[in-house]
This record gives sequence, structure tokens and C-alpha cells, in this order.
Amino acid sequence: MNHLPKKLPIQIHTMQKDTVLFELINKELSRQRNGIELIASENFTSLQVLQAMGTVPTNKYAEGYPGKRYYGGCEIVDEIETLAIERLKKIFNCSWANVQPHSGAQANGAVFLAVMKPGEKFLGLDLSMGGHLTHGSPANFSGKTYHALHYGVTKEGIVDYEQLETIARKEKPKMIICGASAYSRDWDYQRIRAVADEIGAIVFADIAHPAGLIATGLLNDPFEHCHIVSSTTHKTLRGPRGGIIMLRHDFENPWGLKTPKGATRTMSNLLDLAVFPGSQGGPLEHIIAAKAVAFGEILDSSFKMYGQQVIQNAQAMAKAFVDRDYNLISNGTDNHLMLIDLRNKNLTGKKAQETLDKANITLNKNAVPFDDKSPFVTSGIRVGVPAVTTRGLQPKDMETIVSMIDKVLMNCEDEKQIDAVKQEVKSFMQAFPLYPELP
Ligand code: DSN
Repeated sequence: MNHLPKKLPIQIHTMQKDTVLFELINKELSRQRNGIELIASENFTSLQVLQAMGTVPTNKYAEGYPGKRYYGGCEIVDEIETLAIERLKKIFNCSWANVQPHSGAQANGAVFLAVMKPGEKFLGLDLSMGGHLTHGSPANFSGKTYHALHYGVTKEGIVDYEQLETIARKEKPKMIICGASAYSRDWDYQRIRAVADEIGAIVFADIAHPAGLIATGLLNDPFEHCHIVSSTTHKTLRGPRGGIIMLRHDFENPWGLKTPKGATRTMSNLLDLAVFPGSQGGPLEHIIAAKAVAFGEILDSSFKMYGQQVIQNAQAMAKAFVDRDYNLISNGTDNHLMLIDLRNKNLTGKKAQETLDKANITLNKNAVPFDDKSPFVTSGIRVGVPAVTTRGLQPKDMETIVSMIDKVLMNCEDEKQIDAVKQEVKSFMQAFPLYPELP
């Protein structure tokens, strides 16, 4: 993070009147600095992204879209939002983008609202096989409102494309979702599109996890084959927390989808309407400003090096785990994460997560395919490298991290050993400063 300005953002380091709250923020900064962050969906934004988030566009209501708002005084936020949209379009070579969704779940909610009617069928990856809540979990709006069908992964841990095709041909869902929260392999978007074309289905890719690697051309390009693409902005894209929706082509809506008032519109128009007024009110223009900053950083050539480093680190880490007889689902990774089945180590995901927490190593418990434990316990952990890569760690450091993880997991009841690793973690991470110190 050497390219960042020297001063920390005012909201973190200027003493504010609310000392109670700012003390907590400083504690969180210290937690982040002194730990090894391996939660696959987390990252560290640049200082200028942080700064943009804490700025005055937060004071502005701007329901609507640039040039067509329901409030006065929107001329500057129009420029901010347009800048974010134009930068995002350039990153993914797409023709239309909406930067207003407050999160990935909101983005996905808007996609459903635009293309599906309650009770209609769609097909997505099962949550227990690595999918996301919004891909049809019975606990989520997607599973409650629509008729969710699921495909899974094979015993080898690869998406079961045959099962996907069989279900698609039999059930004829209106939409097929590709994308996952805990899947370490790339996707065959072309194959999914082929079966979708047979049955006239819409293909929707949720690239929240690998978006930064797709942006830099390091993974298959979903835009070539998928009608609609959504993402979060805070994972491998390294921006503020938020969501986005994109189209490479302004699909002319061959499905004849209609607005709530019964009008036929283009897909981009339907999606805009589904975000606002369909499911959100005023956009968070300070967050959109921060998205614009992050998109500018992604367009810089250095971001491709970041993406390459993420993949190299993930592969080095996967190898270090396999060398210690950890059971990686699909035996490795193509992207930024890996999923590990801990049953051969006689550990649950819950126990591993909680014990590693004590040593300042953060990751999350995760169900593994064909898990026999509840989602609160799980048999596995998900490990990701986007955040440690941002801090500057290299493939050789992955071996060090895995050896520390192994030391903790093989000595879960030994508080002395865990504390020794915690001290080791703190001193190891000193070499990778996270945000500069106050002058
Ligand atoms: N909660 C995110 C994750 O951790 O993958 C997905 O939304």
C-alpha cells in the first residue's frame, strides 16, 4: 500500500467528541493490523477509498439516476455517479452499469425483481455446495418468493454441469444463476449458456467473489455468455462495501419481460427500475464516490499485478495445506480461495475458526459439499488471500501462515501454544504495515 497518501483519514485519527465510538474504531484498526486476515470475502481498501466514504455526498438525497432525479441540487452527485458508471463500464467492457445497489444481496434482489415473477422457477448452486443465500436459500427472499431449484458439485468438488443441464432441460427454469461464495474453481459460462439457450432461460452470473480476477482477465469472462452480471465491490475488487449490476450488451429483452405497469422495456431499463424505485430509495452517493475511486484504482495497471499475486498466493497456500495432509475440496484452487474439509483432522469448522481467532488468524467455518454437520458447526473452513495480498504478502509467506495455522489446529486445547502463535502472528504482520502511522 506504498502508493497511498501518508495521512490517515480524518475519521480514524482526528480525536472526535465521541471518544467512546472513535476508541472502538481505533481498536478495530489495531485488530486488523495485528492479525492475519483470511476471510475470503474481505479486503483492505486504499486510504482514498476510505476517505471518499466519509465525505459530504452522504448528506445528499438523489433518488433517480444522473440527469433524472427527484430532488434539486443533484448536479455534483450526478457527476460522481456518472464517473463511477463510466469507470465500471471500462473495467468490464460493458455497455451499461448500475452502481446504486447497497450490497450484493440488494443487487441480486433487483435482478430477481426485474426478471422473475413470484413463484417462477430458477436454478442456482445449492448453498450447502458453495452457493449464496440469494441463490435460493429457503431462509432468503429468493427461496421464499420464487421456486428455487438447485444443482450441486460432484464428489470431486467441481460444479456438476451434467446435473445442471438435466435439471434445466426437465424443469425449464426462467433463470439460471452461476456464481458462488465458497467455490475455488473457474466457471464454464459457455456451457451454461448453451443449455440456457435450449430452454430460453436467462443466465445471471453473480461474480461477487472473483470479480477482481475477472476484471484483470485472469479468469473466464462471464460477460461473453451471461445476460446479466452482478457483483459486490468490496471483495477482490477492493472497494467500499456495496453492489453493482452490469450488462455487456443492452439486451433488447427477447423474453418480453414487462415493467410492473405492463410496459416492455430493454433489460437495462428493467434493471434500473428494479433498483430504484423497485427495491431501494436514495442511493448512497458517498459510497458511490468511493466506488468510483476504487474503479479508478482497478483501471491502473498495478491492479493486474495484484490479481496475479492473489492467484500465486492462493496456489502457494493450497500447496502448503496439501503438503500437511489437509483435504482441499477439488484438490486446489483457480482463484483467491480454498475450501478445506477438516474431517480427517478430527476438527469441526466451528472449533477451527474459534481457536484460530484466539491466535489472531481470522477465517470462517464453512459447510463443505456433502457435509454431515449443521451450518452452525460445519466440517470445513474457507480460506482466502485477497486481504493478505493487499498487505504485500508473497507466496513464501503463505507457507509461514499455513505452518502457524497447523500449529494452532494441531494444539487446539493448548492455550500456551495458541498464545505463542498469536505473538508470532503479531510480530510477523509488523513487516506488512496496514495504513501508515500518524505523522
Ligand atoms: N457473505 C459473503 C461471503 O462471505 O462470501 C457473501 O455475501
